[in-house]
Amino acid sequence: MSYKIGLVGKPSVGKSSFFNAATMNDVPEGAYPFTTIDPSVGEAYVRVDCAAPEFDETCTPSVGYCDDGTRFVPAKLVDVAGLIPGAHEGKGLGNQFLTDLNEADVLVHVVDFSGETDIEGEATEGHDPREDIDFLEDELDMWYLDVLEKGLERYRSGYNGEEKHVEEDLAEQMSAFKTNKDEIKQVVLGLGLSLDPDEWEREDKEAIAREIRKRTKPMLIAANKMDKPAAQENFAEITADSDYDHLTFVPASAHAEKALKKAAEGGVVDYEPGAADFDIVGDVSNEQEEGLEQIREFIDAYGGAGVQQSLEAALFDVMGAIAVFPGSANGKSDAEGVFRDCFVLPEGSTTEDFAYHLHSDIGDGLLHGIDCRSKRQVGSDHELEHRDVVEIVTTG
Ligand SMILES: Nc1nc2c(ncn2[C@@H]2O[C@H](COP(=O)(O)OP(=O)(O)OP(=O)(O)O)[C@@H](O)[C@H]2O)c(=O)[nH]1
Ligand SMILES: [Mg+2]
Repeated sequence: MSYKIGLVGKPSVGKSSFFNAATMNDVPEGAYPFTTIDPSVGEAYVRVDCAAPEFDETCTPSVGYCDDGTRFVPAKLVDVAGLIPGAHEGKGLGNQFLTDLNEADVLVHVVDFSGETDIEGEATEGHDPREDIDFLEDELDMWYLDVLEKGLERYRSGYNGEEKHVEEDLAEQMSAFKTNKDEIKQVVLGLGLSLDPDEWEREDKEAIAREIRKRTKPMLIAANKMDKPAAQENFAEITADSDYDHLTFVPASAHAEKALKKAAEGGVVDYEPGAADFDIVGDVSNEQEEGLEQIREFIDAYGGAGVQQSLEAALFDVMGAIAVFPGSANGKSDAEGVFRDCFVLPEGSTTEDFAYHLHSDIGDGLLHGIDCRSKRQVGSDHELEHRDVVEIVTTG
């Protein structure tokens, strides 16, 4: 199982360009709204510092790859159509297509920071990206509200007489969002509401939808098109605006990332995805060199092209996920290789969660874990940390 990251945003912000840069796919990109209609799913990677060098080992990854001590762990990326204000009333392509994001664990909201596209994705000048940030959450909430309303219909259509629990019907209807009846009950009670939906006003339902959306779709903002000066100005202004302090922004240029990866494929540069620098190793024309030097200046100033950084911040910062390596405390490698796996687990995962992630039999037979760095025993309820290397000891 790998994590799923969804790309959202109004049309023409560069979702598909970001998707192509991250996954090296070739889905259509265009400077007009609704270039994308059907969704695409591709394989992207998140970087994790490999633990193998600390143990004087060379890893042999079973999935993804390792480049000079940097592990590239697969994560699924989903590109969908653009969303515009009023989508829940059918504007643009509506919001039905968002069901393609049902199973996304986290969203990256791609925003055109250059201000050169209006709220519907048409070319303009001087548009304030703050408007885009504000409307998108509302549209996502309306999508959740639609599904919540269907859950209420389900609740009301049940037979009379039978004891009904609204959280069960809502959980059933919203199960694709990876929520459950306990969480829904917690949300409803947490808002000071009763579990009788006949007492809910429209704004109560909206509040419930918003809270479930926030919990099940944490979100990060990728400030795209940062290769343009106007975007850099907006970025400085908006990241200094205290109204937006609660959000995580990552400056990005899908164009820069794609150009560098293409140049690397063509043997022109030596570039590791996400790095803040590269070397020119092939023959380049003056024009090409000039373009590359501009990109160099940009990634040097912002610490990278931002595509990798967005995906990693979404998983590891916004969601709080951790990467864990199965290891061997006495340094023995198994026949198939060493440091083959690096698993991404939810925030707060324990030794026991890790054991069950490996296999249900391993979870059932768990005695304890061993932290391979300190060689200390760790209990089954011990909370693991990012980049821990753990051996699981079982009865088997
Ligand atoms: N300067 C610059 N332009 C970009 C960047 N990323 C995308 N663009 C341009 O923005 C336009 C829209 O790009 P798309 O990737 O098609 O945008 P989208 O969000 O997928 O659009 P829809 O599919 O219509 O929702 C294209 O002309 C891209 O070349 C970037 O990082 N920098
Ligand atoms: Mg697109």
